[in-house]
Formats: sequence, structure tokens, C-alpha cells
Amino acid sequence: MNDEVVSYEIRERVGIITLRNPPVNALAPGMREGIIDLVKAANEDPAVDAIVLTGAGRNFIAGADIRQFGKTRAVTSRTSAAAIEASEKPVVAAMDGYCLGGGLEHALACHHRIATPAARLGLPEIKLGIIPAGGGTQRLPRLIGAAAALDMILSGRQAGADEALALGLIDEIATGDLVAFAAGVARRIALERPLRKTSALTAWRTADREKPEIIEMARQAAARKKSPLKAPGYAIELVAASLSVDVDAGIALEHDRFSELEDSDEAKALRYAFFAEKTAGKIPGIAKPPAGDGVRSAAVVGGGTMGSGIAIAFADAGIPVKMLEATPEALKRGMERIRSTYDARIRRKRLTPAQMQERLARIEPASRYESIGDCDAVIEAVFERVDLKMDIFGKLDVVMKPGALLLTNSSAIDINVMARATKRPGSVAGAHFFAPANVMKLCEIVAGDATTIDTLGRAAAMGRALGKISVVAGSCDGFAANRSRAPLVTEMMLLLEEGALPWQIDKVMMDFGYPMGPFAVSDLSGLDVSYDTRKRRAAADPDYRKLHVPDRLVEMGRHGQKNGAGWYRYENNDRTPRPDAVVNQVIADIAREFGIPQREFTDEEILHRLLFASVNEACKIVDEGKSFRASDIDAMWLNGFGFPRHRGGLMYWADCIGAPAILYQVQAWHERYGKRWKPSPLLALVAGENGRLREAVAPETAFLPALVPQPSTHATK
Ligand code: 3H9
Repeated sequence: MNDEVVSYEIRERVGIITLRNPPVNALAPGMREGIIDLVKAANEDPAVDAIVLTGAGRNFIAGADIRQFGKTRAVTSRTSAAAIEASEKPVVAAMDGYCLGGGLEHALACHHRIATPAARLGLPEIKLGIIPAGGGTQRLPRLIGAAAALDMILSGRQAGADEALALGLIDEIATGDLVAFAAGVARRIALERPLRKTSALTAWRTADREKPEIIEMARQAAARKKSPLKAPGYAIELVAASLSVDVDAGIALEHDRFSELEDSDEAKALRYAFFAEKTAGKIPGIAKPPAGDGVRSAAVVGGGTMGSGIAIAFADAGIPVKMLEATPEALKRGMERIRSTYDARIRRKRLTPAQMQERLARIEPASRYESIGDCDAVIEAVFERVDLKMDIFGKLDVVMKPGALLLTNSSAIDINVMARATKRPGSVAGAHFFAPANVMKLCEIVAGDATTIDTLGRAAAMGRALGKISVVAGSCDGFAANRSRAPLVTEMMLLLEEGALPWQIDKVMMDFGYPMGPFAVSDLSGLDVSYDTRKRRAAADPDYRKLHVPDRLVEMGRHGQKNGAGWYRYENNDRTPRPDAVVNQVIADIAREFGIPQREFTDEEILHRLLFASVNEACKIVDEGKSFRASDIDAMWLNGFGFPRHRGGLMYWADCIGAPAILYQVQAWHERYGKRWKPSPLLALVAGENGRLREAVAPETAFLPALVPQPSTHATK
């Protein structure tokens, strides 16, 4: 037995099995074997009456070790779970913290389940493109009923201890020391027979109170979602099986389905996405800042769409926030915007009126700079105008307490410009949110030349506290996220001039897996938003390739959904995009004016034109050290731009095509279209080695010297 991952002790006739694999006790090799051996030993030991299964530290088991997928396992969770259930002495699950996936499945096989108030229970396998494979699809419906089981398995969500108790998922909530409590219960039930085996229950026993059509309803709901994944359909089929076949047959079917899914393209991509996001949070050279270092109060300067969205993100995360506006009218509009966002959530039953009041109470309107000076962090979120931002940072420098984070939500302006307006450039960084800021999960943390590692670490931790994926980038035009997407936008506009239509391109991207096409997205954010940036770029660069079609539409007053016409037309406040002949005409006029030959495009050419352009740019970004790693770009695209998660991310997808094939095409387009397609040296290097783009990292010399570690200067309360 591997003593490092499993330990055993006997306390007053109770055998206590403790699993240990910090930080979350994922099921490492040796753990399942240890469970089987120790349950057997306890059964054979006359000095033991009952058994407790628990996890070391503050978690039970967060599931199978995701790194082990695709590798051969000597023992599977279904075997170790079966060994627990077959024990002749009762096994009590004692759960704290995360009790997920294979962890919950082992608990389901126990004869009694106890959790602390802090426990989080769930079967998140669906998020990894797989289904539970330790008997979870068969035992969970038998324990809590098919409808509740379907909800947990299909959503992958976590239930807290109170909900788990109400569902019948656990038997008791522990008070005091968990293991002592569980051992006491184990002694109490040691002689009770027959043992309560979850497999012996019938799912109908609990489900017959529910509508028998639940399975059909789940099938229809899944069909409406049009998920490209196989796992949801299989999960429904397996819960249906729990209602009609015996547990062994159900578990055998579960095993077959899991074996099919484990190495599917979608499951591999989703596992990659999980680790890309975890890695993106890491800043080379620093460990995670200690929990006590967090931002406990914040201020937002600007109550427009972004500012109010950011304020909501803080209030939702339980962090008090002040919202500063220049005039009482603007402040009133900002607060109304916030209220109407919460009202919409109440209408959709995502929030109760009481929760809304609680959150609104965390948002304090402010009209003077002095009143925000005591906050741990301030985020400037005003128009993209350099003079305005410099003025604001000058004022923030005067009022903010020492050590406060001075952050800007700018999406393109050089962080150094704002930093220079202060006497504390080390405390200045970008915290770039994506619209709507309270919904989108990306928070791009941007380093200026003088930003300290301490500031970056704290800003990234702040993003995580808001439930975001924080990804660090270097300061350059568009930073890493928007800069890597900009070539996609350019190509989609130029394709129009060559003969493609917006709705054709949108369909290609939606078929690829995006929830919305890029033109429909542009209508949502407003065509006018990037108009000024394009003018600025054109003025700065004589070689800048103007994008005539969007410019012309903006000049015609077509700003998108907000005024009923953009790339599409919209009728009577209906958000359905409808193709518009006016747009066809504008495109045709421009093609004629500039003498651009027209042709037809295949779906594949459209997809490759858009995404290869961004892959090439992403390589340049990594090469220049504006991102630590190529996988950070994937974390950004997944969380900021709605890139289909089952495709892993831009660079992961690129590797599925292969770097050599992409380079070949980029070179061909370079010859045809000129310098905007100049191949990145990194792309050429990786293609030459037939390597993986997603594994590319920035040369240390490009990024790290700017991040000189400095002693922590921030104030603690
Ligand atoms: C399963 O169980 C299948 C079964 O049905 C049967 C199979 C045969 N594996 O996120 P954090 C690492 S499928 C490996 O920063 P948090 C994570 O990478 C599995 N590693 O903390 C990180 O490492 P590092 C079902 C894992 O508090 C560290 O732990 N389970 C795993 O914000 C801390 O993680 C899941 O899908 C894992 N399973 O969130 C749960 N879990 O420090 C996946 C975590 O080197 N995990 N790590 O960067 C999560 O959702 C979150 O990590 C969790 C903690 C909520 C647990």
C-alpha cells in the first residue's frame, strides 16, 4: 500500500481511512488500491466494528486526477466504490470541502454520509466532456431521484451541505471535529443491519413521486441546447437506465460510455482548457498571494456600461464598491443601469429581490475623489481618451491610500501613459474586463514597464475573487486578448470586399461552435465603438489597411442593435438579426469603387482566413513576451470571446490542424495579400520542428526583466 496517499488508524473500534493528495485530494495512483486493501483489512480485523472514509486537510476528494485520463489505470473507481459498498461493516463518508466526481462516487457507495457545513458536492464530469464512471450515474438517481440526479449530472454544479441534506445526498451535517463526529456515528450504526446500500434502492422509489416524463423532458431540453458534446446525451441515457435495469447492468453501460468518451477529441480539448486556465493564473516568479492580501474594498471611476458592470461584479462577489461619476446625472444613470441589470436577473429568476437589495447595498455612489481614497483598489473605466485618463490617474495618485492598486479598464491605451501620470507607476496596471463585465469571465491583467510583481499578483487575485479567469499580458496596442483577435476582425471585413456576406461568415463561425457570429457580436457591442480606434490607427500608420465597409456603415448611422441597424437590421426591440439588402448594396458599392474582384468562398476558407490570421498574431504576441505562454491566449479566447470550449482554444485548435499546414497557408496569403500576413518567426520555428503551438512560451528576456520583484508595500487593514 502507498502510505503517502492513504493512511489508516483505529480509534475506539473504528478504522479510519484517510486519503492524502494535496491540495484537493484528487484520486492519485495508489489511492483506489489503498481503499480496497484497507476496507478488506478492517473487515478482517475483529478489533474494528465500522469504517470512516475521509480526506486529509480541508477537502474530501475533488475527483479523479485529471492528469491521469487517457493513461491505463490498474484499478478503477467503479471497483474501489464496489469494494466499499460490499463491505460487511458500515463505511461512513466524512466529507469536508470539495467532494466531487470520483470523490462523490466513493461517498455514494458508503453506507452513511456526513458533511461539514463547508462541503461542496457535485459530479462535474460533464464539464470535462465525460460522464461519471465510478457508478455515479446509477447510484445518484437511486439515492436522490432521477430528476435531481439529472440536474446535478447535466449541470455539473456543486451543492452545499444544506442542499445536499435536503436532497437526501447526505444523512447529517457534522458539528465540531469532522472525523470525531463521523467516528461517533460509525460506532452508533456499527451493529445496524441490513447495511444501507445505495445500489439496493430503486430510482423509481424516489422518482415515482416525480413526473415519469422527466427523461423525455431532459432529452428535449438537451436537443434544444444543440450541444456538440456526446456526454449530455449519454448521461440522460444512463439515468434512464437506472430506472429500468439493475445496477450491475447500468454500471457496465456507464463503463462502456465512459471508455468511448475518455479519449474523445472533445474530452481532450476540455481537459486542456481546464489546465490552460489554471496555468494562466500563475505568474512566473511569484506564488499565489496569500489569502489575507486580497482586495476588500474597491472603487470604480465611471458609471457607464463597463463601469457599472464592474461595480456589479464586485457587489456579486460580496466586495463593497464605490462608483464615482463626474456629475449627479451620470451617477444616477449609472445606478439605474445597475438596478436594471439586477431587475432583469430577478425577471429571469436568477436572483431574489432580497439578494438584489443586499447587492445594491454594497454599491455606494460617490461624487468626490476624496471619498474613494480608502479603497484597496480603484478601477478607472471611462472613455478611451488619453487626456481624460491621464487627468484621472493624476487625481487618483493624490487621493488613494499608499499601496492601493491603481487599475485601468482601458482596452488599448498603453499602461505606461497612465503610470507616468502618477508618482507610483509600480502600483499601476490594467484590469481589462470584457463586456458585459459582470458576465464575461476574462480579466486581462496588463503590466506596464514599471508595474511590480506584487501589483500584478494582487490584481490577478482580485480578478479571481470576482470569479474571473485572470490572465496577465504585457502592454502593447490591444494588449494580448484584443490584439490577437484584431486580425480576425480585419479578415472578416476584407472578406466582405472580396465577395463574402456577413451572414455567411456568421454561419461558418456558429457552425464551428461560437454562440454568436462575429458580425452579430459587433452589432451587440456597437459598430461605432471601434470606429475612432481605426481612425487613430490610420492616422498613425500610412500603410494601415482601411476597413471601408464598417466605416461606411457607421457613417450611414448604422451603429448596431442600439439603433436597430448595423450589419443586420432589427425590428421593434427584437434582437433577432435579419439580413439586410442595404448592407449587400454597401458591400457591392465598395467592391466596385475599389475595383476588387469578386469570388465565392468555401466555409473552410472563411474559417481558416479568420483564425489563421489570429494564430499568426498570437505567435507574435508570445514571441514579443506580451503573453507568458501560448496557452494563456487560449484561456483568453475561451473566457473573453466565446471560443467554443470543446475546441480547447485558438492555439489548441491550431495544433489540431498542425503548425506546418498553417505556416504553408500563411505564407501563401502573405504572397497574395501582403505584409499583414507576414509569418511570425515563432510560427515558422514551431512548424519547422513540427511542434505544438500551444506549448510555446515567451522568451524570458522579452517579458520578465520588467517585472522586478519588489517588497510588498501595500497597506493591510
Ligand atoms: C472524475 O472524477 C471521473 C470519475 O467519475 C471517474 C473516473 C474514472 N485532478 O482550481 P484550483 C489541481 S473527473 C488534478 O486552483 P480551487 C489544480 O490543477 C474529475 N488536479 O483550486 C490546481 O493545481 P495547481 C472530477 C486537480 O480551490 C490545484 O489542484 N473533478 C484536480 O480554485 C488547486 O486547484 C473535477 O472536475 C483534479 N481533479 O478549486 C474537479 N482538481 O496548484 C476539477 C484540482 O498545480 N477541479 N486540481 O495549479 C476543480 O473544479 C477545482 O480545482 C476545485 C478547486 C473546485 C476542486
